[in-house]
Amino acid sequence: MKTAGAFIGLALAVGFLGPLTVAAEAPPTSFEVVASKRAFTPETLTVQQGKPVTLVIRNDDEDLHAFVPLLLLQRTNVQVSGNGAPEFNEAGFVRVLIPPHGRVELRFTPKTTGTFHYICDLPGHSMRAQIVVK
Ligand SMILES: [Cu+2]
Repeated sequence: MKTAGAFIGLALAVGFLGPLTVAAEAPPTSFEVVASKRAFTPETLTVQQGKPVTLVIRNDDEDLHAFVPLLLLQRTNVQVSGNGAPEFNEAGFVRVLIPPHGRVELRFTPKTTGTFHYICDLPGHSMRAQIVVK
């Protein structure tokens, strides 16, 4: 009986975590931003409104960097993975710190069209780029 219980528990866990649960959503489009030599590349990234996005942010520097979207992710559900340190407040996602040679993945669906700047707000880093939502 113990074995049957464990088997059912495992089956439930696999069912809950398995790929079938996310199959209903459209696969996110993946974009990459690289922080290198205290600049973000590309300077402009274009994404689609209402389409799920995976934004990979790679830090190629020996410095710590931050990804700070100024308006883009307000009141937007953001899932963060990778080895960064995300910060949230009551309005949602605030920023993520990315360690040297670190990598972070943000998953979200852009809500409104427009041009949205993001920066690195660490002292002395004047890093700025933009995401255009069409
Ligand atoms: Cu920086």
